[in-house]
Amino acid sequence: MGDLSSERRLSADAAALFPPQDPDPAALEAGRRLFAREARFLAAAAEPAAMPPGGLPEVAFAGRSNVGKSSLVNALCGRSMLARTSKEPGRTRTLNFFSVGGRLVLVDLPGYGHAEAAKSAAARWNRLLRHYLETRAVLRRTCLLIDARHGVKETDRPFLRLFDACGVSYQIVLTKLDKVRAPEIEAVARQTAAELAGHPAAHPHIHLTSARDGRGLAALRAALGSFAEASPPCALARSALRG
Ligand SMILES: Nc1nc2c(ncn2[C@@H]2O[C@H](COP(=O)(O)OP(=O)(O)OP(=O)(O)O)[C@@H](O)[C@H]2O)c(=O)[nH]1
Ligand SMILES: [Mg+2]
Repeated sequence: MGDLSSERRLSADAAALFPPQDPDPAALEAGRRLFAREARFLAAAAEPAAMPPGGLPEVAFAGRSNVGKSSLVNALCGRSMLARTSKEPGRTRTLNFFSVGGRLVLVDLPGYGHAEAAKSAAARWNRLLRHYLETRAVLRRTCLLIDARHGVKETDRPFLRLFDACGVSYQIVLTKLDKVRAPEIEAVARQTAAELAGHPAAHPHIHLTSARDGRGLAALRAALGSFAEASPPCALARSALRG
């Protein structure tokens, strides 16, 4: 889809906010190949004891309810129904683990800031989320999703602070770009970049995405692909190594 060319349509000002614009072609190709592999559901955990043992490197998707976490997991993997999505906030109630080609695990997290959720349920999800973020040794990067229409909200700030406190390496991914005009994207990207200035664990590059029209997905696949377990040597290379 439009992907990188759409990102180029942003003005020069916006481009200055998001260096580097074009990921290395080799990284793009590696990301494409990784996410072309089979993605499959591994486990759903409603409590810490139910989390699968950490093996492969993990990338988690966090953010407010309804921001598009499950949709982004699906779009990255080129599948529409891998993770369950909904118009109603509060769809994802467990930590959902997905394997991408046996090289990388994506973790779709329950959303926070869901106004209608019962207080007890919201508190339980928050505890689970915190436990995961604070203890998961294989967690390599957390994508913190922010709706491009709204920018960083008060409910996001405790999580920004939590990521810093736990030393969780995280990166902002703006979602639903298809719903926002370019000047508004610039404004929200500026506000987000300013917000990150005081957060040492935040990666400075902000990803701009749309699960609907595919914008930014190739670049995100390339970035996340760098965390995947290296491919095992193929049979040919193995026999060459043996001489
Ligand atoms: N236009 C547009 N809509 C999107 C996009 N991504 C997600 N949505 C819609 O936003 C709604 C919420 O998407 P989900 O992926 O379920 O959101 P979530 O963050 O997983 O929500 P919770 O599981 O409740 O925390 C659904 O109606 C999606 O179709 C996008 O890129 N563009
Ligand atoms: Mg969800």
